[in-house]
Order: sequence, then structure tokens, then C-alpha cells
Amino acid sequence: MKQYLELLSDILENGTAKGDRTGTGTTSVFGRQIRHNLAHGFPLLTTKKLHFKSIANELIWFLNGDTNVAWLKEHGVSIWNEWATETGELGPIYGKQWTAWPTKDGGTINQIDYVVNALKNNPNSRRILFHGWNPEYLPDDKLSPKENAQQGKMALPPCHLLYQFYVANGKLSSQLYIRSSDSFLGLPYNIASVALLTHMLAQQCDLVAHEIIVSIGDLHAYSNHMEQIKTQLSRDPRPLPTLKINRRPDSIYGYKFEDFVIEGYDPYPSIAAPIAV
Ligand code: THF
Repeated sequence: MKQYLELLSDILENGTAKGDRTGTGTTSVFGRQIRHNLAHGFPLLTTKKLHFKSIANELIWFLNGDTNVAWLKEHGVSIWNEWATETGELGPIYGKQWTAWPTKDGGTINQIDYVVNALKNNPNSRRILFHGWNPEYLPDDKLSPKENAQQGKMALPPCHLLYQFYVANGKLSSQLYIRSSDSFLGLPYNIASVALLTHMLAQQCDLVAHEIIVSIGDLHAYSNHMEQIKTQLSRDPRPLPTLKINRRPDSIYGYKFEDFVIEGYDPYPSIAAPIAV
């Protein structure tokens, strides 16, 4: 995706050096956006090889309401291990807030059910969204991610927060807001993940997957990703792959990794980079 590479260049040209929570150091810009029409292909980066299995299984794990890395590990995904406690817990992060947002009377709200129901029954609504930012459960800055998770707080506050959906002429578009975006490691995952979610919701609600829009607050390059970013900028994007979904599960919660087929993916080799914890 040319637009993704343009964002990387934008950071290098216009970014400000900023310290950060992890102590790594970043170059950062504020307020950026990527738009992609899904009719033009599935937005899996071609300028480095991405592990689609991690992306799909992470999304399935969120939708299952799971916040323990055990299921991810069983499915070959290691991207959440650094933040989890010895028992694998991450506290009430994404999956919990998406599907079982705690209420004052001790109950829970499933925001994903709400979205699916609204897309089916009230597609003109301007309220078709779900939100991960629950201030009551945000981590205490003075504690480590693991300590927070042990105390029932989120190990990390959500980076991708707000997902809003829009239907016009039978076509479904999604806009995602990311408050803090690791441009080299996290952002390619988030772009592919919101695209996959859009295809799944479209299938479930008899809509055509249309456009994804990713709006970003603090967009940054970690100081220890600079060589990797330059390598990526030296590569010319190739045609995007396409996504086929083999089966129509009974609900948005019924998808398995094996249901997805990425066709025509011909990326450049992967580029290893350290993750800031
Ligand atoms: N913290 C930081 N510093 N960056 C992030 O992108 C990030 N996330 C999640 C939570 N905290 C974050 C975790 N998501 C990789 C990708 C996404 C992650 C964590 C790690 C990663 O290392 N990807 C490698 C391949 C690893 C693999 O597939 O096993 C890569 O080359 O893409 C953003 O939401």
C-alpha cells in the first residue's frame, strides 16, 4: 500500500523526537489518516511479509471475549506474550470491553451484538460503533503491565479504540480510531484487522465490504525501527492479495482461521524489529 509508505515518509520528514512510556524514544506526528477501498484488494502489506495467521487469530480471540494468551499460544500466536502475567492474563483488555463491558448493576453489555443487530435492522443509524476505552479499568501508570493485570486492570490501555460503521447503498464502510500507533509493527496489523472485521460483518449482515478508514492520533516510529523503516521504504509495493471466506458461520463469533484464504500474496521478505514493552 502506497499510502502506508507515505505515512512512514511523513514521520521521517515531519516528525518530532519524543520520549515515551517504554523509554525507547520515538519520532512522532499527530493526526493522520489512511483510506482504502476493499474492492481494490485486501490490505495486507506487500513491502514486508505479514503473519496473517497472527492477525486473524488475534481478531477471533478478541471476538471470543478472551483476555488470556493461552488460546493464542495454542494457535501459534505470540504477539501478546510480553504483557501477560504468569497465568497468561492481560486484564480486561479488548475482548472483555468489546463483548462484556461491565455495567453498574454487575451485568455486562455485548457491544459486538449491538453492532451486528444495528447493521441488520437499523443500517442508517449514526450510532453503529463499539468502544474499548473504559476509564474505570485503565492501568495505573506507576505499575507494570503485569502488575496491572494481576490487580484486575488492563495490562495496556487500548491503542485501537473506536470502531464506527456506515452503510450506504448496501455497502459497509468502517472507520477505526487509533490513539497511539507503532507505525512499523502495530499499524500493519491494525489495518489488516479492521479490513478482516469489515469483511466478516459484511458477510454476516448481507452487505458488500466497501471502504476502511484508519484515523490515527500519535503516529510514531520507534528509534530502534529506523533501519527497518528505511529498508521498507526502498521497496516498491506489489499488487494486493484478495480475501476469500470459505464458509458462512452462524454468527460473527463462529469464524476460524481456516475459513479465510488469502490469494495472490507475494510480499517481500519479513523484516525483524524489536517490540517496545
Ligand atoms: N506495543 C507496541 N510497542 N507496539 C505495538 O504494535 C503494540 N500492539 C499490541 C500491543 N502493544 C503494542 C501488540 N501487537 C507484533 C505485532 C503486533 C503486536 C505485537 C507484536 C510483532 O512483533 N510482529 C512481528 C511478527 C511477530 C509474529 O507474527 O509472531 C512482525 O514482524 O510483524 C499493537 O496493537
